[in-house]
Amino acid sequence: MANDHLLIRAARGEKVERTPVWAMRQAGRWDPEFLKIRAGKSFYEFSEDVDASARASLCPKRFGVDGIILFYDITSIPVAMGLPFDLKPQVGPVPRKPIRTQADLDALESKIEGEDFWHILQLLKKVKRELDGELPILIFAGAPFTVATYCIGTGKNLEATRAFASANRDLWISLLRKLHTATNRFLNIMLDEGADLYQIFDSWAGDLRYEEYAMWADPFHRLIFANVQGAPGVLFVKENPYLDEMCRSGAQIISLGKSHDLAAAKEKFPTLVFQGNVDDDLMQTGTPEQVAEATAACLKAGGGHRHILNLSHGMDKDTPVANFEAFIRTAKGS
Ligand code: 1CP
Repeated sequence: MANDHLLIRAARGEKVERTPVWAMRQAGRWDPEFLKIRAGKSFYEFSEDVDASARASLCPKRFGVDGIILFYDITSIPVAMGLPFDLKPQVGPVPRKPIRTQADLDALESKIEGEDFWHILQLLKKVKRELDGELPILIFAGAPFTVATYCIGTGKNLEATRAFASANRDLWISLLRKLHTATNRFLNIMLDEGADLYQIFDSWAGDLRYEEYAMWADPFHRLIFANVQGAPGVLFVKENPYLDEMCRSGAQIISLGKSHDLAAAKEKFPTLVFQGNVDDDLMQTGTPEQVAEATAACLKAGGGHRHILNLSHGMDKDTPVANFEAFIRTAKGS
């Protein structure tokens, strides 16, 4: 049973024999095996090819990770709602027709069903069949704020997002609400189909001012963690200065950045589980010895309990395979 797996027991805060490990963006461009599978198709075509995306999801298994994150994208939800995207090299996902007006927003369907993201449901079923209980399956969604930045075409450009939000106040809030409805449905359907753990990525919300975070990010985190039931949930916000808000969002697991102190967070919030927080820049530019040392220090700070080992953000495209191997080897004490 995947529910009895190490990662899930640790996610529930139980005492475990070893700290479990996985890495955000573990299925990605740093891995030569992934690049072989990924070659030749556009990103969204690739995502809809269930066999190929199942192989991509399973790529990190050979390194000994304790969980498999399914290969799709945070923009897969707006795609399911009726907003197509293209992945532009060096830029990221770009909407074919960015949301600009109420009519654009009205054209999006918030009451999505499994058939609207059939390929992700099929992917879950296929990966589950192939794993046969050996490892748990992680699913994810972007939080409404981060996904909305892609829907309006601003992405990481916070000034452009702010300008849009202040020029289109009602439309911006309606977009966040609509994305929230669809996200809830997506996660609940996927958990009903047997996913074991879910993570919310609000990647760009850590750069918001407090008042913005309190309007655009935090209320939606609370709603998601209150309404999505059936598996433990992780909240990730890249290098978030608002750690107290995260810890009060209702998420059972909080993903920490490199600016956070893991041992101090564990002490301050004794009922929560923490994920992280090995420096991903070191992962990219350090030696395997340095990665092993940083990983050992992180395991020590985590104390072997209420801790899931991960990075501060994610695996990046030029990360050496030997560094990932050193990370996993140290985690497993081998
Ligand atoms: O051609 C490619 O393969 C492009 C790279 C890529 C990958 C590997 C994209 C486009 N999406 C994905 C899959 C993906 N995206 C996963 C599953 C794989 C895994 O984690 O192992 C996940 C969890 C995501 C989540 C995602 N997409 C986030 C949140 C996590 C984070 O990195 O902060 C965000 C912000 C995106 C948007 C996105 N999609 C793709 C790219 C290149 C980007 C980032 C663009 C940018 O930096 O502005």
